[in-house]
Amino acid sequence: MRTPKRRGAVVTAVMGAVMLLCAAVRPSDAEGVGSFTAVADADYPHSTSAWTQGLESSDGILYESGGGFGTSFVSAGRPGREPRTQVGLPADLYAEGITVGGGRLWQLTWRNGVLLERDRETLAELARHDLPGEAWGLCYLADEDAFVLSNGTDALTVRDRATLAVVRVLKVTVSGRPLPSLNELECDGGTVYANVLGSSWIVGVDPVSGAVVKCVDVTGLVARQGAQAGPLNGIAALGDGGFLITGKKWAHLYRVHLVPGPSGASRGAPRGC
Ligand SMILES: [Ca+2]
Repeated sequence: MRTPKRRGAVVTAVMGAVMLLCAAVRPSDAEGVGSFTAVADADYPHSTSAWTQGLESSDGILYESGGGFGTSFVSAGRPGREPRTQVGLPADLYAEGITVGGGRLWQLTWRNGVLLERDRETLAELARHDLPGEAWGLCYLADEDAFVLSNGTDALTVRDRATLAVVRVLKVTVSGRPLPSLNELECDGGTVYANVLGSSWIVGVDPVSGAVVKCVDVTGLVARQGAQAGPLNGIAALGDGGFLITGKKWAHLYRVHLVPGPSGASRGAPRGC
């Protein structure tokens, strides 16, 4: 009687395959989300009065945008040194995200409805462009010659750089769930990185689908900051896989690289990371 034995072997094989499948497919794996930890390589001083809203590195120059009415500014210089150039904004403008694209420096305003175009050397204002609605983070997708903008929700808006026309709106999800509170942005290597306001995490988003593809644990660096330091907010890609990271009133600006896996001290991760 060989049939029962063969049937038993088949059942065992099928059960084994199902168990292997169940073990391999965790929710985050199913969505292709990778976990990383930001590890500091260098620690530079940073102004505790900056109220950082935008951070950008281009050709070795760090650009920073600070917010507030009457305190907003844009600065440029080498990381860790006094800015070589700093320009204040009119008191009625509240500065937000910043990026370099098309040879210019671009600075968002929060609720003023204008995008400021600046000379990237002198930081002088060259033009103001109408941009209705609230604006928080900004980065530049070189492949598309387009901006990506956040506004504190789960939506990222891609706009043509020359016309500012909306190309598409991404609804950002992590493992299928909407992810709101997206703040400062950074475009790097085909991924849009976003600070998640109020958390110690940065996510990497696919700029076409809106799906989160990376969750970056910054818990270790956030935990080093004082009670008055304010939230994590500021990502600038260095073009070599590294980033500069800071917070709104942090005394530190860190150069970091990403290593696979969460820190082990993680807390407050966006659900699905
Ligand atoms: Ca940035």
